[in-house]
Amino acid sequence: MHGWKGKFLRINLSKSKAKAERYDGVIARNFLGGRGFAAKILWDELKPRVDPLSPENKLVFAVGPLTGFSLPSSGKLVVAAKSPLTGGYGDGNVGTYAAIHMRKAGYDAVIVEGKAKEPTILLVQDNQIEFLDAGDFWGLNSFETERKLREVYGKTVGVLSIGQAGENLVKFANIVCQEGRAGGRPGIGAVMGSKNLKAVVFVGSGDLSAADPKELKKLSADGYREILTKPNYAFWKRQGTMMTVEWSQENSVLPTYNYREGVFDEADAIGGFAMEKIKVSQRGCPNCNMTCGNVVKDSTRKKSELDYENVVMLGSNIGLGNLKRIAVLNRLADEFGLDAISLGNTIGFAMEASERGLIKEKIPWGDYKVVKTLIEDVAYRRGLGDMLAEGTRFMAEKIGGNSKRWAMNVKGLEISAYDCHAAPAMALAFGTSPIGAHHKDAWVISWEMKVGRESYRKKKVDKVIEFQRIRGGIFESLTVCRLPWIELGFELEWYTRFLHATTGLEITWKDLNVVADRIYALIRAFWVREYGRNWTREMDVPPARWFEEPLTKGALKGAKLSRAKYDAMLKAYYEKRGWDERGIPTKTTLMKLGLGDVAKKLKKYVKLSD
Ligand code: PTT
Ligand code: SF4
Repeated sequence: MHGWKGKFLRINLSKSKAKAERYDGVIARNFLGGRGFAAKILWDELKPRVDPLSPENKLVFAVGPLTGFSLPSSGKLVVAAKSPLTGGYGDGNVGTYAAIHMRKAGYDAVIVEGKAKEPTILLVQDNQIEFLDAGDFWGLNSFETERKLREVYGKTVGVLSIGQAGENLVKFANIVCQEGRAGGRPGIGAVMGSKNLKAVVFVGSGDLSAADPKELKKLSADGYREILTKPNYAFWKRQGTMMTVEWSQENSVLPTYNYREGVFDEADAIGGFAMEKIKVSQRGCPNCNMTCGNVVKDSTRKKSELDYENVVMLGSNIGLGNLKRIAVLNRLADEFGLDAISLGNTIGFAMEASERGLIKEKIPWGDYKVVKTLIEDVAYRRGLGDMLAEGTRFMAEKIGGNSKRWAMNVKGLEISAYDCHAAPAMALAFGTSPIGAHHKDAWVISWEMKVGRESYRKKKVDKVIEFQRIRGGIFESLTVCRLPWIELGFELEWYTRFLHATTGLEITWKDLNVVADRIYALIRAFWVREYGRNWTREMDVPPARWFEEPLTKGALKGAKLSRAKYDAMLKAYYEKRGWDERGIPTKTTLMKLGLGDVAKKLKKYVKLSD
């Protein structure tokens, strides 16, 4: 097999055992890698309804057939598990040297099972696997952990670690690397913590075998060169994702005061141009010539790497308009290993609850000092922080008072940084994202602003599915960064050419779309198996706030979503996917996608439509 390594590494932490396993080439072709592999492994191997924080859950690190080759923006890795935050399938994507080293060590995926008796560091050095005592590391933040490990194993090895949030099982703890890359929003860091696994170090020295090395070399040189010619390249290097702040403000989609509004009075102070004034350097993921990590000096003169989502969720969404202070909060999130999106969401929710008198603590909007302490309390699960550590779905259940209507999550995962009072297609994208409300699968909002935001027409449903296929199905399974394509217009055809040179297979985009649909149906089956009779189409509907409370400020004052029209879009979405009126794939759809075995198992949990 070219391209793929054809091997998974299975780690049993309870027994300190490791085993390399060959897997079938059909799995590679049907699921590609990354998210596809993770979904397949978790569906096949997890007992239904396991406690996500128990040893029975499994943690998967997976990459795709392009990873490790010198190809543009291909240094990414998927981390996945059953999510403790949502109770469904959860994953995240992180740019890391671990991706490359894992492949050079010989593995397309690593499956971590069980629970170590004591805090442990897993060392994967080609085929030598060691379980190291992490006693001296437990309690350190993710930056300190990685620095210490690099001192021993070298500057260029791959390290994935958790901070205190993962250790303390915060339900939105993520996995951090390279002091500013992080992945696993739905609590994959907590799953790692529940297994007493503080860090994984990958050191790989093997070769990767490409079907056509000569062609690959040419494509690599041409691809990197092509990226440099793109008109937006220079501006991208200056601002990266931070340029989105000004765009969101102009379009009234900038989450402000717990998504009450789409504009923020101090937006200029937290935008891309403000960031440029405090920027000190730039960094990025391996194998990338777009390096979009903006490193700034924060108000304590420490370094912090800023991205759009983090700045907005820890800025306008909580009423804070000071970028240097936001940078401090952002660094804390990275050090503790807390997902910045869910963190900003839970803080915004707590601020609103405080304002309404639903909790006794005083947490004023934009109060930097209070927030800084609160973040620490979340990481250590102290006081009110302990409640925030469970996420907004839980918080709303706990404090009641109709707060569910403004608990900004879908399926338990907090919404990322786009307000949808006047963006129905983006609302549908959040509603139907396979891990809960994340923009990664179908970021249709920019397209939607161009074609007319007020419409709920079928072409919007088509666009959501088209983007979910490309981004959520294919980029997540090839584990390459989608930003060259979506931000600079690096054409999709490059990826089928890359695939041909690495695997030798003629795979068209039409074929890839089928793979994407298969992965989506499988992930949906996973959710339905977990929720059983509690699964309802309401789980694909965003929070009531966007339908019931119009914007009160900005050019779009008065705008809100129509629930009836959203429901019609959702119905059309299900029909196009071949899912029934509950949002469950029909037997015919599963069979068509080669998931007959899934249909057989799923019907034990719910009645399947034909
Ligand atoms: C991703 C989500 C995002 S998406 C951001 S900023 W973004 C936040 N980043 C966080 C962070 O940083 N620290 C932290 N403690 N929490 C964070 N939570 C948020 O997590 C990231 C880039 C970005 S920056 C984006 S859009 C793209 N995402 C990609 C993706 O998802 N898939 C893919 N194939 N390519 C992508 N390219 C871009 O990668 P999650 P990274 Mg991230 C610090 O993890 O769980 O997927 O959520 O990976 O290496 O940091 O690169 O405006
Ligand atoms: Fe990483 Fe940015 Fe490059 Fe994507 S564009 S691979 S997120 S540095």
